[in-house]
Amino acid sequence: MQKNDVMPAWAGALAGVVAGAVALGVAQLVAGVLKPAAFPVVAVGNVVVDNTPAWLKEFAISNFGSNDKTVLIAGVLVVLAVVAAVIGVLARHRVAYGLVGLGVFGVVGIAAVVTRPGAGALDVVPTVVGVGVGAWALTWLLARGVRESYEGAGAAVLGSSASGASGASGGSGASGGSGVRAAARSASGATAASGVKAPASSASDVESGSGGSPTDFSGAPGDEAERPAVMRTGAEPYSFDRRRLLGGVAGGVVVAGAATLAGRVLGGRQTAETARVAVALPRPRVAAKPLPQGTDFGIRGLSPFVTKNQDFYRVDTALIVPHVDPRQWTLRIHGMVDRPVEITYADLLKRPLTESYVTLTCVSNEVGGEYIGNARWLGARMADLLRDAGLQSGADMLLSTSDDGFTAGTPVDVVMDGRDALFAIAMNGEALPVEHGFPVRQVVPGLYGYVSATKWVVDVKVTRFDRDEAYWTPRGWSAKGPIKTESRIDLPKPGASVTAGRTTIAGVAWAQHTGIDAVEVRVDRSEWRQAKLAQVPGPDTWRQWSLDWDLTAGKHTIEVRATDAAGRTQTEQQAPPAPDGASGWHSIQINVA
Ligand SMILES: Nc1nc2c(c(=O)[nH]1)N[C@H]1C(S)=C(S)[C@@H](COP(=O)(O)O)O[C@H]1N2
Ligand SMILES: [Mo]
Repeated sequence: MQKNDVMPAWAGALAGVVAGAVALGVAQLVAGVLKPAAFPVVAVGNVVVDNTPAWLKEFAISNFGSNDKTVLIAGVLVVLAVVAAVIGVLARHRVAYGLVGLGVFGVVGIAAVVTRPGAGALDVVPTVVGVGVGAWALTWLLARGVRESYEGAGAAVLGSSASGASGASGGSGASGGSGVRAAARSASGATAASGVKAPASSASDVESGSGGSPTDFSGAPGDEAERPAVMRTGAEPYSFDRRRLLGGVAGGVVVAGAATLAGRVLGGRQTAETARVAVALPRPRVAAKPLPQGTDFGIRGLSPFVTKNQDFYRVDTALIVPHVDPRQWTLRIHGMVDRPVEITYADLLKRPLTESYVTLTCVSNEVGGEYIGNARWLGARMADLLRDAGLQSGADMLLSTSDDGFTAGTPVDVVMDGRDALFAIAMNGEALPVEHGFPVRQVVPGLYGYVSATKWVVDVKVTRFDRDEAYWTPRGWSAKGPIKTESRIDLPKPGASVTAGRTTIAGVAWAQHTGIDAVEVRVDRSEWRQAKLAQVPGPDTWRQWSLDWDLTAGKHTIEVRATDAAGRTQTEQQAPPAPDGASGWHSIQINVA
């Protein structure tokens, strides 16, 4: 018996579309909660992008411009809506058809999600949960769309048969009075009317028990009125309940909308990720000079001169990485300036941009530690924007604030002295990775990150160190944080077992914005020997060094020390990272056999 056959096709289509919307809303919500998990619609969109022939891509870009991604996502949603409608229409005949249809939906979504680069198991969860809840919603809506007519009769009895229509309103837990519903139905006529024609004024909203097909309710109202109210004969008691279905549809729409919104707010991620991929990086006004020959020795195990984005260390206070929509992003520069400004992302990209290699270092980096990386950054010079805003005299601090409330205090004179201090938008040729500050972060050569490298930066207040304090200062870290000259041994690894003979000792040394002039190595406190230095594009990056040493069998200690271009040789004095950066010589022990 296919009781849903009493539903008109439009009702099935509506149920299907709403169930689909609930599925997507829930998927969005789950994706928003499980930050790194993928939203299937975007994954499908990405698959489409990756497989679009070049001619179609060009057509899309020339016709839709920077909106091509939006058009694509809208297209995916339209196709989904049509498929969902068909699923709903079919599900009227057999709910299983609908469930299978949704299952196919899910499989396509999962296939898209798991084939994305960098996909993980977690990425499947939003689609699976969404399809599951969508299947439940479809079943629920279909059930609501059909009522068993005898329920109305029961209600009438329970409510008191004597009171007629008003008595019917107590019925079967439904909030709307069944008598009222019956009246609405008979008023609207159509399919449903044939089965429930009885006037609301009598308790005759009753299963006729007269048999017949679901679409052919032939019982005469007059007959029904005489029957015992709670009689059920097991025949075809179903009728389409438009009002209840539309109530359910409204509920589904609210759930889908709320879940989508909540998912967006929680994640913000899709918008940020989608927008990030769509960013077309402008050509720099001042491009980084091509790297000189020999910046990278190419030695295995030695840190490459340029750190890949995915290998770049990450340090921040964000439990949940901020996902900032660049269309919403602005940077406000205010405080001790003559003309406070608020600049949009689009405007920032239109400014003359500078490209520069800069090595970032964290103040928490222990001697020999990993919290350091070198990248090619692209951005607007902070000094240009500050000059436009009209820096007032007496200001000595730039208090930058991130979207998530982190603050850094950067000395004004450092930013204004001509170095490549940037509001950076790109890292190694791509828009900033979200975890490295998309859409905009600061990069200031020569200063530890905690006083300079604000990611997701949205606000710069020009102020004074004696008036304002940045995030880490009251937590025991120095208000100012120039990077200390340091060096690190990458090769051999600490504790490594090495074969006796000629061994390459190699590493990196840094003294950002000063430059490295010399690196010396010694083994077991012997005489220092000069290491060979790699080329560098300027003073703002680390510098590779290497030295071959004949090692005899036994345990050995290797030490390194650097001298910067200002003539300062690293102090042997060990200092912990707090309050203003670690110092001392990096020293490792190895076994030679
Ligand atoms: N918004 C924000 N920006 C931040 C931080 C932070 O906690 N929040 N940490 C800073 C610190 S301590 C460092 S060392 C650098 C690290 O940048 P990275 O994660 O891109 O390597 O970011 C800086 N910018
Ligand atoms: Mo840091």
